[in-house]
Amino acid sequence: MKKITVFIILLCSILSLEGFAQNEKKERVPLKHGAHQIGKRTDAAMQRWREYGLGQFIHWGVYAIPGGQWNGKTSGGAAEWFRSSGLITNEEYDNLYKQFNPADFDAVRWAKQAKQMGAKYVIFTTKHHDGFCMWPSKYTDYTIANTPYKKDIVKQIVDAYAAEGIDVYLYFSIIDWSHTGYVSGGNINSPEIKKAFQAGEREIFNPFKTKEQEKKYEDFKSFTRNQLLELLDNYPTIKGLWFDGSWDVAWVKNAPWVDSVGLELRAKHPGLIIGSRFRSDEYGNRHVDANGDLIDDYDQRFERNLPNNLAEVNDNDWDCVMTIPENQWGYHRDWTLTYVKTAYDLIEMTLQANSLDGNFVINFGPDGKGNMRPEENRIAKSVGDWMAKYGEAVYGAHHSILEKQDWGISTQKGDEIYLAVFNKPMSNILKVKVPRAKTRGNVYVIENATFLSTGKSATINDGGRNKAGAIFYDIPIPAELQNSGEAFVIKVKLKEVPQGEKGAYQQAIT
Ligand code: FHN
Repeated sequence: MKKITVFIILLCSILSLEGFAQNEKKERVPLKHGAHQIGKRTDAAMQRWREYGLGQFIHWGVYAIPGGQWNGKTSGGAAEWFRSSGLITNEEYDNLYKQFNPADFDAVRWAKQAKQMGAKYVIFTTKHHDGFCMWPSKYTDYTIANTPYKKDIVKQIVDAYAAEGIDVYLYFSIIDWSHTGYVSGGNINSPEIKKAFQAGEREIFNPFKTKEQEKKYEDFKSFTRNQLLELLDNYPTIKGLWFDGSWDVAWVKNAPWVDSVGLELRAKHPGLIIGSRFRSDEYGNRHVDANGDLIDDYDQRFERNLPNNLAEVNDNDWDCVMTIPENQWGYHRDWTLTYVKTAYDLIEMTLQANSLDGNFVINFGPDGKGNMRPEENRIAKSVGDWMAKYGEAVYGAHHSILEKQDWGISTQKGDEIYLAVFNKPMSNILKVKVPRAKTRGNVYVIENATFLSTGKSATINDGGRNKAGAIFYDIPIPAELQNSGEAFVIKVKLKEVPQGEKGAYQQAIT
């Protein structure tokens, strides 16, 4: 009898706990313009994107002419924002295009450089916030066609990179200071504006001061839509569009319309890849919608900011675009203003991105004549030399089952794990911790290990075990890698074996 009572009490508490958990489940917000797909895209185009590993970004436009300096004064701000630096008048800036004649520009040279660097895709600025179009758009006069240079730069980029087997993505800024109908209305990321939006008080932040302005914004919307369709018509081989500047309240307020444009672009260009910076849901949520689902194909929030762990990326695809100096995308003549990353830094970041299932994209800002700067040339070469030896640890390689260890970063492809050693131990013996296998009673052992640079097998010594059953291996680092000054990679193959084969862990007797 006692037993039955205990059983009934237990059953009741389990049932009530379950009911409580269900009540706790957040109700989903009904959305018309939130994520249209829950979870990752699984089609071939997106699968290809996922395998890129490393990309190149290029910020190029008329801002490359002043290069952050005007009348002997230097702007500490980003060079591509020079129009709003206060050092140049709008009129002066808006006439720079009349001088744009990059005599040294050779898209083939850039594409070959990108190929040597190991980039699998390029993102090219067709139009930055200033509105200047690097293609001969028929919807504005503010284009490359009206410069002394005249020729279509976007086309040359698309063709040259495609010839090197590098996929092309077009950067497009929603912000367009050159269009009379463009209105900013404030940044939706500001907490005050966001709060009002989410409380349904969107009207408070009416960005339009007059009816006339509101009407003109409709022109801007048609203009933007026309330009996007034009880019897809002109460059049908591109793989995707990389949007920027979509944080303006006026744009966010038009979320249903923006959504319809996105769907139109996708219908026109099957497989098109668009990141989370194009549109918001109807409550002004950007990147992820009111239900926490990613808007569009990959997360674009990791600009100049790598995630630290897998939890931060929430099982979404993502990219990280990175400047070489701290915050200069376009050409700035003076790179002494901030820390300039080394090739070593960028390679480590590339591995970090791939180990957390993202792509890493290095930005270049060519000068007004069409040359990459010497520092960029050196960095591209060093990254490329490293990728030629060790790229296997990047392309198609993702998060590994090894936990993060002090010596560096690991990635995984199938049952092969790449140990990228950025912090070589003083002992010249790499201690590698291998986790317990998922199957009870089994452990992982390192079956073999190879140094990628030489193809030579590594010696694998027993490095002990810990209480939790994790096994350690000691891998001696050969003389030729001890002082090479470069990060190196060891490819190891794991094998799952019954624990018995490896011997039981012996507790210390104290
Ligand atoms: O304002 C721009 C900036 O100039 C640059 O183009 C970057 C590249 O991602 N996007 C914006 C800032 O997030």
